Amino acid sequence: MYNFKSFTAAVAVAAALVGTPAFAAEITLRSADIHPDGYPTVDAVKYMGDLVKERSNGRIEIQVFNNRQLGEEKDTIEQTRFGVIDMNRINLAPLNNLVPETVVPALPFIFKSTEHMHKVMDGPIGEEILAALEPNALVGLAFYDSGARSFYSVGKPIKSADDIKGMKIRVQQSDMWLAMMSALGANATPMPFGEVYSALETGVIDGAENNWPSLESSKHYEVAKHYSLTEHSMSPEVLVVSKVTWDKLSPEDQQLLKQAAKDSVPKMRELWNARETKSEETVRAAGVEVHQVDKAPFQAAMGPVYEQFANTDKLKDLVSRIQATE
Ligand code: BDP
Repeated sequence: MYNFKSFTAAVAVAAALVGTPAFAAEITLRSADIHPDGYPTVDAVKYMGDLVKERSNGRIEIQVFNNRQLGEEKDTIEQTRFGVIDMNRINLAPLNNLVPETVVPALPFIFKSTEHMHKVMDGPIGEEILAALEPNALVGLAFYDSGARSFYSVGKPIKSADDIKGMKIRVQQSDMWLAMMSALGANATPMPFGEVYSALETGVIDGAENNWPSLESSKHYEVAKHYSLTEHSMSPEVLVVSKVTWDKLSPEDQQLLKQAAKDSVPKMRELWNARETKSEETVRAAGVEVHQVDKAPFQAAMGPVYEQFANTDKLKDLVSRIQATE
């Protein structure tokens, strides 16, 4: 016979015998991401999960469903708003049509540098943009880095603003992104990230645009052999919780999640920097030609995009406060 010293030990052994964890979490939050394991966004949410588990003594757990397991971003955003998915890490672009404030940090050339972007998104402007999500059934927890996005193409390299005219370029599903391509004279083709590889391969599109880590992890560089450093947008990633899920949590647990998300940001930035360097090496080693381009004509073409999308006092104010941030 067993001689249990404590009830806890008894429970642990009983659980081991039936093959379930001794102390299953009371609250399990399912979090979506389109990226594969090892991508900085995925690992950052996992890190946040470790913090949450530790700080709640195992009561709250986050399960990350990576690699598009729960669907493409547009679909998972809807499911998150309805509470089918609890958490989601997405880019701001697929939120643009739903929440106009999210357009602002995605605007072309709005940030002067990564430091500028951090300063803005870590401060009151970032908080205001997170707060704008809530009436749309999403609670914004934190912004994550996404580097700078540049164009890549299959046949013809983009070496100047003239080269992109008439090219079919995939964009994220956002009207602002469509307008950005029109302003450059390109033909925008919105589609989910998961369809881009074959669209490049079959000639449905001539090119797309993204940061080094996404160009690398998606393997788009196997098909697109030219990468042109326009660095036209630093559209950040955002981590959100479904408002349906949020409202079921106690104020203490809400606070715990908020804090853990904030605490995962420095970790994410560390992971991002390392991955960016590694991805650039991989892409260059695979023979992709990297072109330095004059950004000025790209930037000069963006006036109409700002006019069309920074079209209310509130949005104009956000833009000018970002531009005035040192
Ligand atoms: C990546 C973002 C991801 C987007 C993707 C895209 O991390 O959230 O879905 O770009 O272009 O950089 O669709």
